[in-house]
Amino acid sequence: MEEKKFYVTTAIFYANAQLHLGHAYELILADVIARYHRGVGSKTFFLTGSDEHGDKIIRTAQKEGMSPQAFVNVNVGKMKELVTTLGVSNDFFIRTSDQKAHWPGAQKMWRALEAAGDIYKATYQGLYCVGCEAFITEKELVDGKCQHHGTVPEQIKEENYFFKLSKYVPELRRLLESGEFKITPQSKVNEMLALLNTEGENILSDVSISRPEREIPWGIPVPGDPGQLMYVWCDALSNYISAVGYGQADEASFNLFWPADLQVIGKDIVRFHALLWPAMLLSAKIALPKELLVHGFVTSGGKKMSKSVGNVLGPDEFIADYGVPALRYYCTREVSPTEDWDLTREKFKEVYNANLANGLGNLVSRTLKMATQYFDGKITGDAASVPPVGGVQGESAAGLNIPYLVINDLLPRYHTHMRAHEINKGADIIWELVGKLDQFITDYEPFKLVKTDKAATEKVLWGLLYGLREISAMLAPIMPDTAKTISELLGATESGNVGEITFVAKPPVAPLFMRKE
Ligand code: ME8
Repeated sequence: MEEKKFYVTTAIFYANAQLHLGHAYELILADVIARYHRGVGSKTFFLTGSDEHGDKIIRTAQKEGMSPQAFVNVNVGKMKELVTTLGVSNDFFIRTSDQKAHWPGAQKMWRALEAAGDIYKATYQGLYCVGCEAFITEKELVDGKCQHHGTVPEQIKEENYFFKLSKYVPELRRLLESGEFKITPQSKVNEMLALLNTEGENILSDVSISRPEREIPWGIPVPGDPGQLMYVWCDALSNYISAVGYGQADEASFNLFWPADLQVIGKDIVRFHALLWPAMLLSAKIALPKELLVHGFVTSGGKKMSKSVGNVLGPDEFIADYGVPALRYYCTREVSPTEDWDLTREKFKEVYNANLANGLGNLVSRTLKMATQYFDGKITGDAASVPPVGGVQGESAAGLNIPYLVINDLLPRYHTHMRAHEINKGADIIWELVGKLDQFITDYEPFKLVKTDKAATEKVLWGLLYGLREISAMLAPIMPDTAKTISELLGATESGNVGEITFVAKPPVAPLFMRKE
């Protein structure tokens, strides 16, 4: 089925913390998916942004001796720099402190929840974890501390507005069980159902969605009660609809793009996205996103990255040593999107040398050098004339040829994986083709063949150039710069007869990927 539009989002990142590889990973994962869908012709909208309100931001800003707005401006500057550096192709960057782009949507959603009779005022007394930006229960503590942040939660008593989350438990259960609201991987559905079924009363009691303005004077005013500000998750989650125009005078873009086709998040915020967010949407009578993709966590040396352990890996050092394409390669091919993974400098170097410097880089150099040396780079041919892989000159033993394999086997598998967000498996197909092309060179030894049979050599090289052109196309969402470089070096034009391609190839001035010793 042909899709018409594709709306994909990342989480919005807290504007108080240092960005690390986990954030870079989420951006790259969502970008590969967005670029893939754009590439196959969907009208794509890709959103990322920053989460700028709340307790944590105010406290950190105060520590730095800055106003909250000045503080978030600095951090958002850094975020946008990372987004640009990584080659992230987002169509918009939403900021929750943006009073024009975000506040009208957040406030409209509030009023919709209110109109549904799902908001009431009450006194909250209990525990609050600043790290989670959430009220938590005794039951969730480990040794009296928050299990995520290892900090003792604060005792709080204050008047808040509450959202009737409990009202939506049966409908949430139905949506999750039926798969109507899809979560990838399935294990997260089970986790959420377990929460709904066994701990429903505790965990899914109604949730506070505002805080008194005098306590945290940094947020979106509650419509009709400016003494209260919208509590961060309620404010933050609505970014996904405000960013496409919900609450604006003209909601055409919201009507076009919503519901989101895919929301990419990390595993620590599933509950907010799989329970609170759909409940808010149900209450506001807005369609639910079609799918939530929950990715795993990056650890460093087997441990959660943390400042105190001193093992925080930033994307910068990998970019400085290996370049952005290599980082995008690693994040795409070397990890499974739905599992946790560990990153070490040793492993990075190993796969870089094996698969980029040697594998892909070497294949590109060898092929283009031969094409230039033997034919001045100019080679015309078509799929039918390419000899089979595994078939050796003069023998009849024959496998299938490269174009046949690409069209009938590799491409369909590539698309199936990419559509299922299995970008690592999609990337594997590319390197399967790299392997096939290496094999093809071993089979026919064009560097020897050229001495005896120039016409046959030309057909072999055409097959290799054809393969590289397919590699460049499949690589485009993953390593757009590398894909473009390869494509430019190939100089392919489809001309004249059906299926005929002429290459005017030139060799790379420098290796695509320098080997690291
Ligand atoms: O949670 N590995 O913001 P955030 C992989 N503002 N992903 C990681 C990670 C790691 N080590 N650490 C964090 C927030 N992430 C909220 C979201 S959405 C309406 C509000 C992921 O800056 C994390 O799971 O703490 C989340 O998806 C994203 O990075 C931003 O995390």
